[in-house]
Amino acid sequence: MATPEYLRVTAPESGVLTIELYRPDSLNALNTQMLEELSAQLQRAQRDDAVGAIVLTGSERAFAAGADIREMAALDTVGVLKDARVGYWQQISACRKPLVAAVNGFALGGGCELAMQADIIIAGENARFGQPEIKLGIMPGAGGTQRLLRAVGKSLAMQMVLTGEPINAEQAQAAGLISEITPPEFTLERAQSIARQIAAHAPLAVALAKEAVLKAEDTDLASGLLYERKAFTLLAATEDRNEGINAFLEKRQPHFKGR
Ligand code: CO8
Repeated sequence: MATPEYLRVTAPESGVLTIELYRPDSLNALNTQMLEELSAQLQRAQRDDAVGAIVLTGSERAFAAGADIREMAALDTVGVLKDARVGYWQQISACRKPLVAAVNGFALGGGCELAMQADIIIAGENARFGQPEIKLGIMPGAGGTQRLLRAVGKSLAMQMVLTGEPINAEQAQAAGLISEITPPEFTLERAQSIARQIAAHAPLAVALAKEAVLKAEDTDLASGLLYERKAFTLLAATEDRNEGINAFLEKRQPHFKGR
C-alpha cells in the first residue's frame, strides 16, 4: 500500500493503531484523497490481527474543519451524486474494530461527522464541535442530522444544524457527544490508553459488543435485546470465553487468541 499523503500512521503498539489526519495547511479539511487513504487504512487494520483498536486524531488546532470546501465548490448535483467520498465514508462507517477519536480544536461539518463515526470520543478542553454547513447554504450530508440527533437529542442537534454555531467540549460532554475532556496535550495519550485497554480484551467479544451497542441506535428495545442475547450466546462457543473465565477462576491474567 502506498504511503498516505494526508495521514500519519503509527505502527500498531500494544494492539493500538494510531492514525493522524495530516493536512496542516487547511485545518485537516477532508478531501477525497484523505478519505480514500483513511478508508484503506481502516480496511487494512481490520485484516490485521495485531490491531485491536484504532485511535483517530488530528492536530492540536483541528481534528478536521470539514469537507474540503474548495473541492466541494467544483461539484454540481451530478458531481455530488457521483462523489467517490460517499463510498469511502461508508467503508469508514463499516469499520468493525473499535475506533476512538482524540479530538482537539475544530471538529466541524464533515469533521464532526467523522468524529461521530468513532465509538468513543475523547476531547481536549479546546475542542469545538459544530455543523456549520447551513452558513454555506447547504446542510450536513454525512451523518450530522442523524448521528448528532442520536448523540445529543433533538433540541441541541436542531440548534447546531440550524444556527451553524459550534459547541465547546463542556457542552459536548454534558450532551453525551463525548465521554471525557482532557487538557489538549493529553487527549491523544488518554485515547490511546483507552484503546489499549480495549485491545487487551478478547477480540471477538469486543467486535460483537461493539456491534450490539451500535444496534441499539437503530432498533427497538425488544429486537435489540434479542440481538444482544444471540451475540452473547455466540460467544459461549469461543476459546477466549473459556480462557477469560478460567483465568478469573485461576486468579491469573487471560491470554486471548481471538478464537
Ligand atoms: N475546506 C477547505 N479549506 C479549509 C477548510 C475547509 N473546510 N477549513 C479551513 N480551511 C483552510 C482555510 O481556507 C485556510 O486556508 P488558506 O490559509 O489557504 O486561506 C486555512 O484552512 C486556515 O483556515 P482559516 O484561516 O479560516 O483559520 P481560522 O482560524 O481563521 O478559522 C475556522 C478557522 C473557523 C475553522 C474556519 O477555517 C472555517 O470556518 N472553516 C470552514 C468550516 C466549515 O464550514 N466546515 C464545513 C464544510 S462543509 C462539510 O463539511 C460538508 C460535509 C459533507 C461530508 C461529505 C463526505 C462524504
